[in-house]
Amino acid sequence: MNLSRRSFLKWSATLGAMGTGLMSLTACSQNASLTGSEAASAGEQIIPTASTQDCGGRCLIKAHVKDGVITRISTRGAYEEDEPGANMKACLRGRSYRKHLYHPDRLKYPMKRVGKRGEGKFEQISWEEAIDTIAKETRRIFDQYGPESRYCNVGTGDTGGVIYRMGLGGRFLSATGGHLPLYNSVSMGNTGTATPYVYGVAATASSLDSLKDTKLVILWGHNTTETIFGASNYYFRQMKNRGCKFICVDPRNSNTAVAFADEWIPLLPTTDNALMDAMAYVIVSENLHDQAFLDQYVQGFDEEHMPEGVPAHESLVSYLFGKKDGVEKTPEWAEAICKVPAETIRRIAREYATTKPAALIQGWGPQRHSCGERTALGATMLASITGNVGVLGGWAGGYIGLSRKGCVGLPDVPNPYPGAIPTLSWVDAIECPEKVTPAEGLLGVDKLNSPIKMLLNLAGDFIANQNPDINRTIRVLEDESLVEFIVVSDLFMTPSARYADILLPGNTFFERYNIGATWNNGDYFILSQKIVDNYYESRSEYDWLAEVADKLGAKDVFTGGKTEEEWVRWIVDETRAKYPETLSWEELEKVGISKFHYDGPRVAFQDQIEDPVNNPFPTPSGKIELFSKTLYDMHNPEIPAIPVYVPAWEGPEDELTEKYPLQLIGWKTKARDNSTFYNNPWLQQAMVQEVWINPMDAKPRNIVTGDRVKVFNDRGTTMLQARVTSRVIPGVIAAPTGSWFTPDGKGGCTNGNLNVLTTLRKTALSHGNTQHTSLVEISKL
Ligand SMILES: Nc1nc2c(c(=O)[nH]1)N[C@H]1C(S)=C(S)[C@@H](COP(=O)(O)OP(=O)(O)OC[C@H]3O[C@@H](n4cnc5c(=O)[nH]c(N)nc54)[C@H](O)[C@@H]3O)O[C@H]1N2
Ligand SMILES: Nc1nc2c(c(=O)[nH]1)N[C@H]1C(S)=C(S)[C@@H](COP(=O)(O)OP(=O)(O)OC[C@H]3O[C@@H](n4cnc5c(=O)[nH]c(N)nc54)[C@H](O)[C@@H]3O)O[C@H]1N2
Ligand code: SF4
Ligand SMILES: [Mo]
Repeated sequence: MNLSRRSFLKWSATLGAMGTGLMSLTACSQNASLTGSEAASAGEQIIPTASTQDCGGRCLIKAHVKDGVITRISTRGAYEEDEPGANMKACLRGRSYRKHLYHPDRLKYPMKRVGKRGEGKFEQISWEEAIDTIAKETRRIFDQYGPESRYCNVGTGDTGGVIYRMGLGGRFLSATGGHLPLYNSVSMGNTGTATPYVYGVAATASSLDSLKDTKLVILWGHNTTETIFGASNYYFRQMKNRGCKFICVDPRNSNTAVAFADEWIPLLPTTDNALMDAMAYVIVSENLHDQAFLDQYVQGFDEEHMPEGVPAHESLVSYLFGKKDGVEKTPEWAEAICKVPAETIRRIAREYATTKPAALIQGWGPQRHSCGERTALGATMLASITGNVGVLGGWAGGYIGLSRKGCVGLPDVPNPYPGAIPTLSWVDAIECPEKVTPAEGLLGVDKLNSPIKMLLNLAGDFIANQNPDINRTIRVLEDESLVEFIVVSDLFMTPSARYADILLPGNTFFERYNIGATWNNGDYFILSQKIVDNYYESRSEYDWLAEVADKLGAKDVFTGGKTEEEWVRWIVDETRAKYPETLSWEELEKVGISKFHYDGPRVAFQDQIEDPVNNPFPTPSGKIELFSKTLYDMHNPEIPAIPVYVPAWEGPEDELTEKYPLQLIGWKTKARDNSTFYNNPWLQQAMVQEVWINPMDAKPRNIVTGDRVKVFNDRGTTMLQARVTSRVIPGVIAAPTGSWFTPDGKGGCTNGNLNVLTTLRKTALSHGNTQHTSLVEISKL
């Protein structure tokens, strides 16, 4: 009972006044922590800190510490809710951090594999033996196969920190001779590659305080009540309170739609462009577009504003009115594809075009699809024709680059190897490196001279859980003649950890120093403090990588002469030198959070719109390229020069629907960060891994809520519980991502992991992630 007399009195008085009479002390104490009125009890210290999870948020949490043990987690209180960022009160994951830190299943010692790879048989070894083995193998593989045989896989477990494990792995490999690096974010690589064709840059987001006077927001596949995305919910709530209208376009009635939306508009996944095209059709045919804006800033809207060397009828207007293909992109045309009623399309198109300013804000779910680039560009098209680009309260589309200021990062250790592969190419780079060609996204070199022979996986579950097509991946990894050495450092025996040759116990953010950085729009950073000692023999990757580097003669290059804590202090000092308003180490230790100061909101492309002569868009034409000649010259039907609807592979028009008639999508759940926290007992109580299915799809299959079902396609089968609900559109089933892959030995997962069903096939332009696109069938078990 860590309840001070003061807060107890305050709470009993409040409750008395409310006429609720006496409540239990437990309830009082929980309420006390919620309002931040806690004070330290005898011998207890309250230390502010933040996690470094890759969660979209960054919350100030308060660790209550007694005798070296964290006894309780509380968070910012209501009385602190007076300014932006103050909404960053810990979510349910944050409130469960203790169950993560002190979980009995945490890895306690270094181990080496003793059975076959993937079998899960390990034996405890000493740190000396682990470091010795890693040093020897790192050198041997480099000598035998060269730098491109060494690869550090996706590992986002702590990328909410300025220092993060995946970065340290790459740094170590760079310091010791070089490695094959990856590019393209698994999160939003499709948007990141596509939007520069329109605006010249990937960073297209405005700061959320720019939405203060926005009258209409369309959240397009954007589920912030779960994914957080910086301070979104703080701003959205304020906007909602002052009467801003919210529309949510999502195949699911997401928690965000429930919380914010005046209207939920369900559609079939991958058909967003059809809806967008028809909205554009209505807007243009009813003369609701912003012709003056288009004339001045945009290339490709109509035939009068086309680049040289392009034949007639390639502009947006020609497309909308069927000048080339004879098909007018009417709401009725779109309804047949996306299933949104034509009348609804007309209504929201008019509303979006006539409400000024309006912000169409797209999440990353709609672009983690086989048509991801087109969907991302569709949002830029609607923003451009309505003149919502570069104006206060509008939104340009895309959703990258929100932080106006940020902490200084570690200086780079250059990688001597010039090549790079897209994030999803690593399995090919192991099994068939000859297929990883420049046409398939290989950068910097013509070909790979060696397959990947060594894998580092630090704070990642991207070997057998979060990566697509797990069944193919594990078949490749089980062949010990292919990858010769796998090092995993994690907190738990995750599905990926089972594939380690050397498995190391990592420590958590409670056991080391770091800076917790906001994704965006929080506009602050938090000192993530070392609060407790390392659990058993767990260690920070920084420390053991430094020791391995030492054995390879590269310690100074790797560490730059500093410990991890010294780097964190350096980051605080350097950030302060750049932005004097930020706090010193000593201040941060006390209050945790440091805010950046701004002159005002940032509006993406404001300079280009206000003074186009001196600030042309950094595109070939200097304009917003609604029509991109660069894309046109690629002659790739999957990437048309204007972002229009093209049926997606494994979408609702694919022939494969005859065999697998349902579209499967995943979503990021409140109960996990990707797969992190999967095994947290409190969070498992908060959410059951179940698949949503519409009554219209459930009935013919005889499925009722609670039934155990299997979802399957040619790549695998996953088994979980069904929830029959009209919160998902007919034709689509949906389940949260991140459940731990639990193989049944026959290509099946008994635990509802979706990645036995997803594909490694990449998007056409960015060679990016398509993990929300899978056709499947479902049946009762
Ligand atoms: N709680 C929590 N927060 C997280 C994470 C987490 O795991 N848990 N992960 C973090 C990470 S790493 C990332 S990258 C971000 C990801 O953030 P997002 O990629 O935006 O999250 P998703 O849940 O994949 O997708 C958002 C919404 O898009 C919808 N959607 C899916 N397909 C389509 C489509 O074709 N069209 C439309 N219109 N909508 C579609 C989904 O139903 C979902 O509601 O979230 C971050 N935040
Ligand atoms: N089907 C499907 N698959 C997806 C997605 C999807 O939408 N659908 N989303 C994709 C996206 S956007 C992303 S970002 C990836 C994320 O995929 P990953 O990068 O693999 O992220 P996590 O699943 O969170 O795995 C992180 C691991 O790090 C461990 N960890 C956490 N903190 C620490 C630490 O401090 N130290 C150490 N050593 N370990 C730690 C956790 O226990 C966990 O096992 O998943 C992708 N996979
Ligand atoms: S998991 Fe993310 S959103 Fe939740 S408390 Fe931690 S930092 Fe905040
Ligand atoms: Mo992500």
